[in-house]
Parts: sequence; structure tokens; C-alpha cells
Amino acid sequence: MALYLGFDSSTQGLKAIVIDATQGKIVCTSAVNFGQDLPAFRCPGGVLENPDPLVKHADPLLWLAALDLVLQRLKEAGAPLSQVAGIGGSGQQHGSVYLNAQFLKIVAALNPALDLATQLAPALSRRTSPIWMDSSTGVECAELTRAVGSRLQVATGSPAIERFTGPQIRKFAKTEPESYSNTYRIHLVSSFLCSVLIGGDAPIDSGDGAGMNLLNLNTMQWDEEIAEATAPALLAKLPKLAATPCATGGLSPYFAKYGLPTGTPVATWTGDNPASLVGCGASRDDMAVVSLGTSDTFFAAINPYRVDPAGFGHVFGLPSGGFMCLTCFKNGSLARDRVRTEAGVDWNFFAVDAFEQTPVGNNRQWALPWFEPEITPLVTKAGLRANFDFAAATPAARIRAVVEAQAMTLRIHSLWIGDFKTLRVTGGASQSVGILQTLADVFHATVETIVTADSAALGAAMIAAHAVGGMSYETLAGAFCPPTQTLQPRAEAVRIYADCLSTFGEFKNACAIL
Ligand code: XUL
Repeated sequence: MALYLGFDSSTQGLKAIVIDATQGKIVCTSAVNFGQDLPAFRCPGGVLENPDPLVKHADPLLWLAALDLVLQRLKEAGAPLSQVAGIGGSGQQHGSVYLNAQFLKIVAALNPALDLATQLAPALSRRTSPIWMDSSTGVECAELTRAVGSRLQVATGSPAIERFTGPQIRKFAKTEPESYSNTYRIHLVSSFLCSVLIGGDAPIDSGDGAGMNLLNLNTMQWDEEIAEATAPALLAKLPKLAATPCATGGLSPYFAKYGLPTGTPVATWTGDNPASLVGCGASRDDMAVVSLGTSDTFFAAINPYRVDPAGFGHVFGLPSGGFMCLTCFKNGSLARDRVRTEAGVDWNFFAVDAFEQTPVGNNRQWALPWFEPEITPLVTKAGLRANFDFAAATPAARIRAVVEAQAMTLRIHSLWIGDFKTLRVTGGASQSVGILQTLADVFHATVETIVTADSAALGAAMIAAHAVGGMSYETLAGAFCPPTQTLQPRAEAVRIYADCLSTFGEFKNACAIL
């Protein structure tokens, strides 16, 4: 038996999974929902309230409280934590944690009689963490673009992007220079939680590091010129880099209280999307992943790497080596849920019935659920956009209008990468046959699901089995990621979507500038 523990600290919660890597089995899982389970942190949906819709911060202490709670839950559920041979993890990408000079001393001497949040609170040089949903750094992005020019995209895989960590750091350094200068270390969500596990300073991997507008993908080092243009003395505040996740330290004695052996090797954490690509077993060139979570993301391995001419797609390192490309859509599951709630229907109706009651193509009635300012395409003025009377339509027509618009937007913004024979669909909404069939028809591709919708946590455990246990990614993917459900595109539906794709694209672009 070779047990590995994987975490995924995502936008709305923390998930944990224990796998038996030799048996190819998921042994147990546990989860904490930030809003429901830890209401005292006042982050419903994982975000602190802010009057400015462009500002999205979270409380980093919430992520620590969730780590304590999820481990407590695993222990209470009788998970065989004493037999865990290695630990991996992933975090929502781009979010950053700002730590002062006391951080290393505090994290190296954690007292098991106290909780993590209480002990690490004095180590924060900034009380809140900007997360990927934040779109408030337009000015800083323009400044970085002016200073670095097109080299920014060529070197880092992305042009200056509002939610990326570099522009966020620049805004912090400009608006709170004193707190910035008191910052000794800036971690990502992933490397912060990994640091806490190992009781030291963890590196950032190239999967998550590439989401900062600071990592040079050609040298796999921080880009000195870009770091200098971003904020004063930034280079010294950044952690070390690990090209791909490797065993990076032993588990802190703090975690023995949950039954985990002190010194258990911990692998470098990565971003949730790179981990999800591993957890979906999708490193083949003809396969892409659609992850339907808080954000919807489309990603695939891409070697050698090239950049999106339109600037919406990104290139990140891939934990299994090489590169992946990714396009992110901010209005994912929360938007679908809002449409469902406002239509007064349950999830089963949304997932299945709505598609049985409406025709494919929805008579060209489309609705873009941009309830939050969108990032692909760039939309700063939030609000649903429809080309029909949305409020007067039936619940089924509204749902199909949204799902088809989301699928066609995904398609349009992935055309720069190419065509794919197979899409692996993961995340909560992958349980909807209606959504899966729409994706198969819009992409003219076979759609597959895998055994767990929590592919990032599974991927994190697989990364640990590789980095610590030396197992090959092929073997792990063969054991954990066989397709459990396969849907084929339907010829007539494929034709309907292909016929309206460019008209839809014009509608979408016109809505984006409203
Ligand atoms: C990717 C992105 C989101 C977050 C949260 O660029 O911003 O997918 O990783 O899941």
C-alpha cells in the first residue's frame, strides 16, 4: 500500500483526498466549505465583501483554519493518515500572501496546542490576500505594458493581466508602500500552504509561478528586468523556484496531532489548473480539459509553447514537464447557480430537464451571464447580456441560452490552440449531461468524464506519488483517470453550432464593449 494525501485549496473551499497509488483507489476524501463551515471569517464564497466590484480579496487566515479543519475531519473519519507516504497540494492561482520578517521563525516553531490561524496572524504584513477574481489593477497593467512592452507576453507567457500576481504586487507597493517594505516574503496560495506544512519557506513551481507575470518561461527563473519594473526590491521578496514539483521538505511536527507522521515528504504545491490537468490524465496533445468550477477554465498541454495572439490565453509550466495553455472565464459555477436560483429550479432541472425541453441552438437566443466583471473577454461593467427578453423566457430557455453561450465562448477563445479530438470535463457542473452534450456538440469532440470531479485534489495526490514515490505519471493516469462516461458529438447539433459560431462571436464582442 502506498498512500498519498492531496489537497486543493480552491476559491470556495479546501478539499483533501487520500489515494492508494498502487491499487489505483481513492481511499477517502474530505472537504471544508469556507462560507458554510467557517462563517466567522466573513468570506461567503471565499471572498471578503468590498464595495468596489473590481476588488476581490480573501482572508489568508481562513485558508489556515480550513487546513486545520479538513485534517480534523479526515482524522475523525478514520482516514489512515499514519500510513501516508507523501503529501501534495494545489491552490487557486494568482492569489498572494504577504509575510513579514517573523514568518520563518513562526512557521518553524508551530505549537500543536494552538491553531494555525492564531499563530500565523502576526506573520502577515498585509491582512488580506488579493485573489484571482480581482480585476482592480488595470492601471498597473498599463504601466507594466508601457515599461516592458511585448516582451512581457513573450517571456512570461501572458501579457499584463489584472489578476496576475505581479500587477497585484505593484498596486500594493504603490498604495501601501510601508506595508510593502515590511514584506519579507510574497507567497502564492499554493507555496504559502506548502510552507506551513513543511515549517519553512517552500518554492513556487512553474505551473503556478507562470501566473505571476514574473517568471521567464525560457530560463525558468524570475525575470529580473520585469521584477524591477513591477515593484522596488521585489526579487528578494520572491521565493525560490522549482521547475516541476519535487519533494521539498518534511512535514512539520505540528501536524502529528492529526496522526500524520512528522517528516513525511511534502511535494512542491502547484496551481489548481496544472494539478487538474494531471488529475484528468490529460497530457496527450489531442486532448483538452474543460474545468467547470468557480471559474470555468479550458486548458491543454502545449509543446513547444506559443502565446495567444488575442492575449486572453496563458502559458504555464506543466507539473509533468513542458507547458500547458489555459484560458479562464470568471463567471462559472456561481453564475450558473444564480441563473438556476432566479429561474426557481433545482440542479436536476438545470442539468438535464432544461435541455430536453428546448431545441439545440435555442433559436439563436443567447445569454452571457457576466454577473461579475468578466476576464475573457475583458468586461468591466458587470451584468447579464442577452439578445432576447431573458426575464420573460421559460427557465429551460434561459438555462440553455446561458450554457450554449458559455460553451461557444469557450470554443471561440480556444481556437488559437487548435482542435481537439477529446475533451475531459471536470468540476461540479461536469455532472450535468446537458452541459456535457452541449460541449461535445459545440467542440465537435468526444467528451469524457473521470471518476472524481475534484481533479485538482486528485492531481495533487498524483504529483506527490510521482515526486515522492517515483511513480510515473503514465502509470498513475492509467490507474486513476480512465473515462467513466463518454459522449459523442451529434452531427445535426454540430452543424447548428458551427453555423452560428461567428454570429455568436460578433454578439459576444459587441456585448463586451457595452
Ligand atoms: C486561472 C484562474 C482560476 C483560478 C481559480 O488563471 O484564475 O482558474 O486558478 O480556480
